[in-house]
Amino acid sequence: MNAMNALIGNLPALLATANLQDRLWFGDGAFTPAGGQSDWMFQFIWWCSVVAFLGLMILMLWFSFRYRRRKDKAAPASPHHNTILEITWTIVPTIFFAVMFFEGFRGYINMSYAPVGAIECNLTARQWQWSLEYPSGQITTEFATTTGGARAAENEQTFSTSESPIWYFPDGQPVLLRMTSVDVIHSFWVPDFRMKQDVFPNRYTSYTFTPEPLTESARLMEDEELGAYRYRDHLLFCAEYCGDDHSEMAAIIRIVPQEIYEAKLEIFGSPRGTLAERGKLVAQQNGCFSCHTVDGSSNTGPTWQNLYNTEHQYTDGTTVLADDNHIRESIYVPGAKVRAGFANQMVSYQGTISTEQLGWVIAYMKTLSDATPEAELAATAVDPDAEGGEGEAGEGEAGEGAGEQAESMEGTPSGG
Ligand code: HEC
Ligand SMILES: [Cu+2]
Repeated sequence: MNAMNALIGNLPALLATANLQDRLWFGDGAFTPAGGQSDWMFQFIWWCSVVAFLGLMILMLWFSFRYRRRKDKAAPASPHHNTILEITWTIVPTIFFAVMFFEGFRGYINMSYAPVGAIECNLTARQWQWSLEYPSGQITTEFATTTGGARAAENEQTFSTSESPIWYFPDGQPVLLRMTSVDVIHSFWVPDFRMKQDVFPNRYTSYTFTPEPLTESARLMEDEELGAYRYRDHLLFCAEYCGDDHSEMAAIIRIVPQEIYEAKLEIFGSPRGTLAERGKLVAQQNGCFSCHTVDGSSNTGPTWQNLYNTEHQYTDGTTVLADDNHIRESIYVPGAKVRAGFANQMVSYQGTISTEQLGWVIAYMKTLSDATPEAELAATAVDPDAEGGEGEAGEGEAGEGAGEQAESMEGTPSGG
């Protein structure tokens, strides 16, 4: 909804600055060769239609004036045939239709088949988040609440979405996404690439794109760890209405130089932070926050605030203590016990969240509950990869780490 409001709010400004071409279609370049082809095709068909329409209408008006009935003149006999005219109006449109067909087919093939050597990723759609897995299994650890696409940035627009993942891809390199859904039908749509593809449960579809190389006009990122680099953002939306938070189902495709892409994969591949921090990350990566809040308010699912180690009522009439076992069951077999007042709307994460990751998620939930015993709470602040092991000093370090990570997440750039 916010994205929509931003768009509508900016419409007058957009119309004022856009040239004629912009007003007829998306405006500037398509950022992929296949998208460029699609734009060309659109313009070709559009202008053919304009010329044909105007030609027909002008002739029609002219004929009805020129050959109108007059009192003093008898209607002349109509000619039956004009061979040259008939051949012309058959062959000329056929040529135009042939161009549309063959160019359209070529574009379709380019959109359907990935070039050799494409980066192959798995993409899972769920209510209401996209999860991307890189070829070696990495998952992004970066999420942003506000951002802009390449076009939005130029127009100083911002789109606000809840916790959108940021995915990095190198410029000029083809990407192939193998897509499936765990629940309902979604649709993968990147307006900057001009292409849209449905994503189904129980079936794979694919999407391929080759981002245009970054130019000097691309935006500059000042990264403390990786130095300064150029990047370009493209927004991904879901284009198939899929429930309550359909409009928030977005992601940011960030095109960066090859070496930055590799560095990011390196970072994504190594888990960092305390157990609780890792648990929060796993929850973000799996879209838990599109249904669960941590502030006490109910969403599609019950809040995680004070969930752990307290008793809750279930639809079968029982009251259950939410201990480790219950939470484990809730995540792997969500239908086993359905919280009173909620629908059995959660999909199982068996096979998606590993046993180790499950432990991290539970640790994170512990930090959100007042009912968590002191000793258990302290254990969630341990960083299993930190040197020096446990103890007072170790915990202190882990605490600082938490602050840094939170900062770096907020530090992701906004569209402004
Ligand atoms: C599509 C929305 C949705 C998503 C996404 C979702 N959940 Fe749920 N969750 C629910 C609903 C609805 C319930 C309540 C019904 C039930 O108990 O199955 C629930 C219940 C739970 C419960 C049990 C709460 C209780 O009091 O018994 C836990 C724990 C939980 N979810 C964890 C998770 C985790 C972890 C994730 C992410 C990996 C997640 N959920 C993703 C909708 C969702
Ligand atoms: Cu969707």
